[in-house]
Amino acid sequence: MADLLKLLLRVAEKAANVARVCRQEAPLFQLLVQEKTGVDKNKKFVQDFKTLADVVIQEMIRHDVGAQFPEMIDHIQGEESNKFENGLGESVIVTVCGTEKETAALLATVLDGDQTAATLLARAIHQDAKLTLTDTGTDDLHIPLSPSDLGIWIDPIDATSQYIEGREEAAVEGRLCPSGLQCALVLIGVYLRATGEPVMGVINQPFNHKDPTGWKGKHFWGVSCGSVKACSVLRPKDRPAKTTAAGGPGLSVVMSSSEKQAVKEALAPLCGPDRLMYASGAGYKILCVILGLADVYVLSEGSTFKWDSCGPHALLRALGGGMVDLKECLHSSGSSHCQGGHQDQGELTYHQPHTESTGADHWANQGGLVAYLNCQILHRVIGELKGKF
Ligand code: 2IP
Ligand code: CA
Repeated sequence: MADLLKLLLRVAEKAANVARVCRQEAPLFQLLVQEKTGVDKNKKFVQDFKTLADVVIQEMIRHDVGAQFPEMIDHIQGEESNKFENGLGESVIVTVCGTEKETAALLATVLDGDQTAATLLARAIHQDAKLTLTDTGTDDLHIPLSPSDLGIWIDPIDATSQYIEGREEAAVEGRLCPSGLQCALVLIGVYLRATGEPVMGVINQPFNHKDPTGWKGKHFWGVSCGSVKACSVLRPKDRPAKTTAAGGPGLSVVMSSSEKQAVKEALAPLCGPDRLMYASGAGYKILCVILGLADVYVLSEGSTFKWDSCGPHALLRALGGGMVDLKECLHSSGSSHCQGGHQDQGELTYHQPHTESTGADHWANQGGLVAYLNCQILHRVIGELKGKF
C-alpha cells in the first residue's frame, strides 16, 4: 500500500494548493474573510465560503482516493457534509466533476452565480499537484495492508480560524508557533476498519514558511502497521540531542489556551518555567509532539474529533508513541504498562461512533486526550492529573 501513501501525499499537496489559492486570489480571499451575517448572508445558500472551501477540499480528496481505490470510497469520512441547502429547501451536493468546466458550473450554483470565484476554485481543484514524490522516502516501503480493510478520516483544514485570520507569525527554529497560519493543517488518517487502529497518516502544512515567491508548505507522513514503522520525521532516539525547545530539565506540555485552570495548575510543577505552552489547532499541537517541540499535548475536553486526530496519531505510533483517552486513563484502577513503547490501555480508535450522541459528537474524542512519544512521560502526566479536576 505504498501507492496509497503516495496518493495521499499528492492529494494533501493539492489540498494545500487550494488552501493557498483561496488566500492568494483576490476574489476568493474576499469571500473567505467576509463574515456573512443577517442580510449580508448569501441569499441562495446558507453556508459561508469557508465551509465551501473545506467541502471542496474534502471532496477532492475523496474523489482522487475513490478513483484509485474504489474499495475505499464508502469508507472515506470527513468533517463536513457535502450537502448544501438553502432556505427554500433546495439542496446541492458539492462534488468534484469529471472536468474543470463541470466543477465550475456546479460551484457557481452554490456561489450565487459568482462565475469568477467558481472558475478560480475549479481550476485549483483540477490542478495537478506539483509535489515531486522522489524525495518522500516512500519508494522502498512495503506496507502489508489491503484497501478493503481500510477507512479514511479527512480534516480539510484544521485550525480554520487561524487560516481565516491569516496572521503571519515569524517562526523561531526549535519553538512552536502559538498561533498564525502555520497552525493550519491538512490532515488525512487511515485506520483499520476492524479494530480502528490508525495505520497511516499524512499531514500537510500549507503555510510552513514564506520566501520571496510566497508561502511554501511542508508535508509529514507516518506508517505504523505491525512491525512496519516508518516516518518522514526522525524517531526521537535518532534525533540529535537538545535541538528543540524540549531539551533540558522538566517536561514541556502544549495545551489549548482555553484549557481548564485546574489542569494548567496540576501540570505546572512538572514543567520548566516557560515549558507550559499554548498553541492553536488540535492537529498542530499533535504535530508539535511529533516534532519534539513539546513532550505531550494534554486536552481535558471532548472538543476534538476523529478527523482531527487520526492522521497525526498514526505518525505518533510510527515513532513509538501514541494518543490515549485521558478520562479512561484517569479512571483505570489497575496499573497500566508500556508495551513496546505504547500504553496498553486507552489508545484512541477510529471505527466506532458514540451512538448515544448526536451530530459531530458522534465522532468526538469525548474523554479528552494525551498525545505522547514517550510512555514513561505519559504515565507521569496521568499520575499528576489523577484526582485534580
Ligand atoms: C478545531 C481547531 C481548533 C481546536 C479544536 C479543533 O478544528 O483545530 O483550533 O481548538 O480542537 O477541533 P484549540 O485551538 O483551542 O485547540 P477546526 O478548525 O477544523 O474546526
Ligand atoms: Ca479540525
